[in-house]
Amino acid sequence: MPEEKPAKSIDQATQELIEKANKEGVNTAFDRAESLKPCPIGAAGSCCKHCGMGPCRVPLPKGKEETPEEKQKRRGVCGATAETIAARNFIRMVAGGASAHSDHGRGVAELFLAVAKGKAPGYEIKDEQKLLQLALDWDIEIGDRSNNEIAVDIGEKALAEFGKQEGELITLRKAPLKRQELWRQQGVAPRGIDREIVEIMHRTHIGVDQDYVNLLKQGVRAAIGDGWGGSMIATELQDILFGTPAPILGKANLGVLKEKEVNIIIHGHEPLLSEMIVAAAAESEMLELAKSKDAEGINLSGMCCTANEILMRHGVPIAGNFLQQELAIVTGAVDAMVVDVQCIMQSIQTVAECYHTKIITTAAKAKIPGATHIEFNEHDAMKSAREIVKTAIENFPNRKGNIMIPDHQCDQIAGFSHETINYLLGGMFRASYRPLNDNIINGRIRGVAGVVGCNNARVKHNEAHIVMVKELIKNDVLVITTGCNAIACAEAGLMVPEAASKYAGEGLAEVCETVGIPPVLHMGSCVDNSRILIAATAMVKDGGLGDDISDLPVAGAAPEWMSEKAISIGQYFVASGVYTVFGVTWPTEGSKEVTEFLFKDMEKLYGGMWDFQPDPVRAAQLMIAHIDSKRKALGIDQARERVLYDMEMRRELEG
Ligand code: SF4
Ligand code: MSK
Repeated sequence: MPEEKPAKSIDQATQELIEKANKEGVNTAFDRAESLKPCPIGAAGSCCKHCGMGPCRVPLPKGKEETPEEKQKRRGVCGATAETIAARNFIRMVAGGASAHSDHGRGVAELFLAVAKGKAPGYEIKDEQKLLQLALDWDIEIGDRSNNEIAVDIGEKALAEFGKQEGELITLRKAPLKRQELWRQQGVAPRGIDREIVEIMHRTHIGVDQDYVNLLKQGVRAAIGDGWGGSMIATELQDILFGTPAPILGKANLGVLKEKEVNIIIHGHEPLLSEMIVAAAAESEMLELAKSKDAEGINLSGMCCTANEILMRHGVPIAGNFLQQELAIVTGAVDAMVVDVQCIMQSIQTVAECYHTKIITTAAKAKIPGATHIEFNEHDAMKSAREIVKTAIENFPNRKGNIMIPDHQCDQIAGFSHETINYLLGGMFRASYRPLNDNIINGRIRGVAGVVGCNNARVKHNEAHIVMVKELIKNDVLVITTGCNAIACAEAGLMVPEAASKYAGEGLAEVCETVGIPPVLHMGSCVDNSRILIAATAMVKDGGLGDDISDLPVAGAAPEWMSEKAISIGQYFVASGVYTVFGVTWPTEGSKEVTEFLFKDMEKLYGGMWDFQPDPVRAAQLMIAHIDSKRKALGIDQARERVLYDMEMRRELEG
């Protein structure tokens, strides 16, 4: 009997489709991860290819302590040390991630301005309250000006933040005052979003910055420009344009596909076009066309962060997260996969060629050879949206018959924006985080963890996400989530209120049941990690938990990270004062000094630090230990002991 291979996912739908792909000879990321082993030198950050004299590989010697003489010689041709090389590689990852988020933010700002000027028909300002709030935050005159006049000023100001050369980002004002001051003292308050990214590229060029501490400092500056700048602008303006998310019921997993309907999956990160596709797919003309092709309707679903965006605002179901994108096509039932930017595997086109699926690229900056390109034009977005929906419908009759949609999907409640949490906890007229802070102070909730990030084909799909989150909520830690972790949690049934009594500790379950929320709160897409920063700031402002984010009993994690964006997110979490632990692999392992700096010295500078632990239970325990140390420093550790003691006593009495 051949030995049975271990499952590559904890998710049943995923397993069934991996099996189908294997049977049909379709190559996926799961196969490639097996045949293509990562280079250990590159993975440790010890390979430099920044000039034509390299690549230079400077790995740590294995199995023995290095002598100072040996260490002296461990350099690239240009003389760059292993520390310089590891730090340069690390901050280039920050630059890659920050630029992806920030370019997304810029795209939103451009559309926003076009809408304000009446040059983007079909779009409108949906959240007037947030528009006015942002105007107040940014010192923009309100008076008796129209929404559009105010929005023009906001759009222009937002766009200017990207190319600003001096001063500091206007959005830093959202941070606690003490944090802003600390950034100024450390010299890491970003001047302009683009400037800090460009400066990383300059400093990491051959022969420029050769001091790893100085290099890492610039990584902090650019990452703050992402989280508190580009990403925050994306989130704020998207909310004003498309509506601030509020709790909404949705579904998740590949079982959301429908055999008898035209299936369109929207995949990527930007909600600009997908908002229009949602509208176009509901038009009677399109439904008629679908019926004329013998389809019973049009079924939209999402993948990755575009999915999170349209779920949060329209309840559109989620088909899956990063590692499920090829498998969706393997169902044989996807008539079109529409992609914008980021986290789109080039191989979806190859997989699509084995079935009938049309891959439709929509961004001028993200094309795939072989795919159909229907470019998104913000000045006539509905036209592109209709063309896309029509293309999908016309492809429905081309299905090849080898269809298998796994019968697995879960309910989920999404839409926990900062504003929603505020209202839910404090009520419409007294919106506040007071009840959350009070429940942390009285110990029912031990602390809050932001668990975010990708899937990584090097580890079992979704396993680390779910094991970590379950361990946290079992220990009364409220989890807030975005990105592919959010999708994993939804697929595992953790995002319904009933999950509280099933998986959460008694204290957390009691709070969730009283408020009617799940123990894991879906805050959105990758750029919406900025919502986590705002929520943390709101906790600080509400009082009782210190006067900076670094005082809060909170922690962050990305247990299955893979993208450069995750590194940028981690770096701005740390720079904001949050203990942040990553799984899978650590990209500076080739330099003890650089790793030591990130894991220890950063705490002295910013109050937050990185950590690495691939075992998700241990990683969760590290987060809990950090949360407990913050509780102790705040003097609220006793309260929790009392709550637990009371529960114990209650159990005894009940017994
Ligand atoms: Fe090698 Fe230096 Fe060139 Fe990097 S920059 S490839 S370390 S010579
Ligand atoms: S989609 S960046 S795989 S979270 Fe935002 Fe998922 Fe990571 Fe992409």
